[in-house]
Amino acid sequence: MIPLKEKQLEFESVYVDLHKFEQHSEWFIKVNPEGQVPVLDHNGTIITHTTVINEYLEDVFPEIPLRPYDPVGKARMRYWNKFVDEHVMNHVSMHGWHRMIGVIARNIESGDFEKLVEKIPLPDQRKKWKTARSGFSEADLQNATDKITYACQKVEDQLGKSKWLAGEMYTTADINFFCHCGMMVERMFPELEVAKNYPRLVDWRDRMNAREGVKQALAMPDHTNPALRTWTGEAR
Ligand SMILES: N[C@@H](CCC(=O)N[C@@H](CS)C(=O)NCC(=O)O)C(=O)O
Repeated sequence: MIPLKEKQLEFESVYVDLHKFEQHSEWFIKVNPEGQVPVLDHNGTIITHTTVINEYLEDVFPEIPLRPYDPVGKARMRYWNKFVDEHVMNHVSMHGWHRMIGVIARNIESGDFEKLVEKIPLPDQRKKWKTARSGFSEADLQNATDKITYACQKVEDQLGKSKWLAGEMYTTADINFFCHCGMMVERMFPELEVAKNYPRLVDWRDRMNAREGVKQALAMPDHTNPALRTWTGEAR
C-alpha cells in the first residue's frame, strides 16, 4: 500500500480475510496458487511477493521513484530488501503467528482444522499453521527475538552512515523494513528498549510516519479482528 500511495497511483484494495482462511479459498487460489497475500493485479497480470511487486511498480510507474537510478544505489536497495526478506520478515512473523494465528488456530475444532490445513498449497505454510496451533517452542521464539535484535542494531549502525537505509534516497528498502519490523518493533518487543538502544531507528521511524504516502496507507481501513489486534502490542 505504501509504494502505491507514495507513487500517487489509483488502485482498488481487495481485502482477503485471513481470519476466515479466504487466502486458501478456491477463488483466491485461482489468483495466487501459493495462497498468500499480498497480490498485485495490474490489468489482469498477477504479481506476487512484496519485493517483487515493489520492483514491478518501479518499472511500470517510475515517475515518482522509490529506487535509485544508479547501479550502486539499486544494489544497496536490493541488499537491504534481501536482508529484510530473508532475515527479518519471518522472525517477526513467528512472533505474530504465536500471538495471533495461534489463537485463531486453537479456536478451530480438531477435524475442521485438519481439513483447513489440507487446503494450504505451500508445504511450509501447512507446517507453520500446525505449529501455530500447538505452539512455537521457547527456543524458536528466542532465536527469532535474537535475529530481530541483530536487525535493529544493523539498521541503527546504517542510519549512522546514511539518512535512509540504502543511502540518501528514500527507497522500497525503508518501506520493507518499516512494514515488517520498524513500525511495530517498539510495541511488539518492549524488552528490546528500542527508544534507549536504537535512537536513530526511532528517528527514522518518525520520519517514515511523517510521510504523506505512509500516513495515507496507514489510514486505510484496518480489518483485523479487534479481539486480536493486540498482537503488535496495542491497538492501532
Ligand atoms: N514472501 C511473501 C510473504 C507473504 C506472506 O507471508 N503473507 C502472509 C500474510 S503477511 C500470508 O498470506 N499468510 C497466510 C497464510 O500463509 O496462510 C511476501 O514478501 O509477500
